Amino acid sequence: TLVRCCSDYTKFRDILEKSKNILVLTGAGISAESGIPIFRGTGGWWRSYKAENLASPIAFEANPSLVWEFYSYRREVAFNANPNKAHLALAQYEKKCLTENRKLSIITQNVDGLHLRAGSQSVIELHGALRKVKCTKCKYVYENSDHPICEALRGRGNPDSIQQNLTCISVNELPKCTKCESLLRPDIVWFGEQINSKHLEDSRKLVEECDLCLVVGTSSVVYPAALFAPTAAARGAHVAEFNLSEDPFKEDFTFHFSGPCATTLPKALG
Ligand code: BJW
Ligand code: ZN
Repeated sequence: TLVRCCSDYTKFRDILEKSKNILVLTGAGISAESGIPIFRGTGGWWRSYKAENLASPIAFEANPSLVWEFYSYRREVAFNANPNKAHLALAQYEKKCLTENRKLSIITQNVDGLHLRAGSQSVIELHGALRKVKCTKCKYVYENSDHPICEALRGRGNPDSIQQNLTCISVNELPKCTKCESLLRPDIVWFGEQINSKHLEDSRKLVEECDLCLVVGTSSVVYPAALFAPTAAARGAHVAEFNLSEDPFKEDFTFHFSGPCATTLPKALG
């Protein structure tokens, strides 16, 4: 592929320092170096399932036990992970911006909570959060970071133990709402589900306002998030992509920095 995007860190820093409204869109790649597997590619499997086939309302309805095992495992991995140098560099740069009357906001597709734990303040968790649960009946949303979240899930969720597929946990032993005792689900936006409308509205505003957009560690295939950077670029905002991949997602992005973002992002923001 013909690469037109610039990968000059000095030029990037020049534009960065002049930008008043910085938007950062992040995906699974920013947490890869914290030990959290990405979705697409070989890491995106749990037992014999692709994550996409478990992260859906149809899968949950058919087998809530299996989907809760998957999320119990994902919660354990995320709760034990730590923010890496890429998360920390963004949190630090936001603080610098605040002292200079500039703004940096993050829209993350990640559900691991690592941006908040790194100290970032302006964060939209577009696809929800592993530490939150939502009642399937009364829709009450609240935080619960217990592991395991209920006794029946103790020792369950191991990605390698395919035998466990055979024994389902009954619905009355799965996590229950503290308000109405009905079945809980993870507060995650699954395929085919709507993004929280306030989150979507706030995100669109950030896309409209930004003068610089950083796209970090996302394959940009999941909508609506995949449209944010191209929309900003079409308005004339600079877009800088940070990805392991050598190839830019879009050639009208201004910058492309290939490599692991825990290295490239601190270098760009430092
Ligand atoms: C590194 C690195 C390192 C690695 N350093 N880089 C329009 C057109 C077509 C389809 C649709 C459309 N509108 C809606 C759809 C359907 C669907 C969709 O987009 N499908 C596509 C797959 C085609 N979208 C939806 O369903 C959305 N809902 C919606 O639009 O509602 C409206 C509606 C409702 C009903 C009917 C019609 C419309 C909701 C999408 C929610 C997605 N949620 C998931 C799963 C749950 C999360 C969970 O359980 O954890 O969220 S999908 C999954 O993908 C997850 C991620 O947040 C998301 C994005 O993935 P991401 O972050 O990009 O990860 P990867 O793995 O794909 O990429 C990692 C990247 O990092 C790679 O590029 C690597 O190179 C890189 N990398 N290591 C730097 N160290
Ligand atoms: Zn309830």
